[in-house]
Amino acid sequence: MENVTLHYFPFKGLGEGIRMLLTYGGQKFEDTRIPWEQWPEFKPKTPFGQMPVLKANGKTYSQTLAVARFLGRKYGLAGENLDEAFEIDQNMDFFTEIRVKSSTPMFEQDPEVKKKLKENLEKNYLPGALKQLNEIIGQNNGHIANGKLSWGDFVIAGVYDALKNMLFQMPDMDEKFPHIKKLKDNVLSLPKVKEYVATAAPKTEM
Ligand SMILES: N[C@@H](CCC(=O)N[C@@H](CS)C(=O)NCC(=O)O)C(=O)O
Repeated sequence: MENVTLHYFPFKGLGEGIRMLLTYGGQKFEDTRIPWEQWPEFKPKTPFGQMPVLKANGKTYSQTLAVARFLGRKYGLAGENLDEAFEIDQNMDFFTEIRVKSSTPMFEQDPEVKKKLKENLEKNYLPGALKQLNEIIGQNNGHIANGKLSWGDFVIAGVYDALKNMLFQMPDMDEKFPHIKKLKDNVLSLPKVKEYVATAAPKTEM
């Protein structure tokens, strides 16, 4: 691809998986990190008022999973047949459900409601959902599907620190859910990704 730019905020979040996928694919790209102060001006110029947004060959690509799947297809990381592709999609939909449900307290303004939403998630949803995700990854040899590396692994690895430190606020997540941590380590130990993380990316907590 030509003239490739990834637009995202100055942290890992949903942008990091795409940055790592581009790096894995040997794709040169401009890593444009938009500070919050500039976001109101840039927001209306994005397809859905959100980032990440990838620009390449004069086209604009948005929605994290769609972009990651698109790159996964380019780089041989999208399954070898329809069934394999389905398993990645299915398990990534489950992962996305966990991520989105966990973010609901963050967007609640009323402190009392926020507290209740958080308590409910921590008591009634997260333990079971994360246990299941951990088991799925354990059964897949440290990957989200098909027992091997796919574009889904990059998305999860990229967002791992934001989940642990911001959404779940779970300092012992690595110990509690070791297979999810293993997935992250598997992606971060890929030679090109390792080099990228060590050099290009600023160190951020999420
Ligand atoms: N469905 C979108 C969600 C993207 C999203 O939630 N982006 C957040 C940052 S992680 C954002 O742009 N927030 C700023 C805003 O909504 O104004 C995707 O998967 O890419």
